[in-house]
Amino acid sequence: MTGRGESNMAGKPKSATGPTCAMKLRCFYLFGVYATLTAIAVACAQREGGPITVDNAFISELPPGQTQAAAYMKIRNDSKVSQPLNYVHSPIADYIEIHRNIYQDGVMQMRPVKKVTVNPGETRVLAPGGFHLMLFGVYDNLRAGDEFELTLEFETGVVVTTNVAVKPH
Ligand SMILES: [Cu+2]
Repeated sequence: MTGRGESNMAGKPKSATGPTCAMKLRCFYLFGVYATLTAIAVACAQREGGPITVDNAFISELPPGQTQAAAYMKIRNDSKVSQPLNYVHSPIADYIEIHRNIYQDGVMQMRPVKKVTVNPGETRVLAPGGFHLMLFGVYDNLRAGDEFELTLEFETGVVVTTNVAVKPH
């Protein structure tokens, strides 16, 4: 019954392969920790001096009872790759969509889009009449002079958190 196992052990001692396997696993594990820490460091570094810079983010003060707001800003891409923005969130809103204004049949309409891409070296301006971020279910009646945080997540894994100013209507 145990004859086969015993002969294997006798043929190749466990100690010859054991430590090598263990070290490989350890390296793999350490690499995982390193990669995670690097990712956290990159995410933290995004506030300033990262591949993407967000400037002049603002919304207009909401009239009483209104819970939707359009956010505008400038997004500069200093990296060497295209940066598609496809997920935006903020603690002050239920959810946020990327919108584009389209002039159709004599009427300005806004449509949700899946993403807005910022090309290498480009500054993409989100402004009235074009692309904007649409905040739904805005929690509080924000007043002019207030600020809140908004986080932009790009397909490349770059994450940028910016302050958004509330301007007078
Ligand atoms: Cu909109």
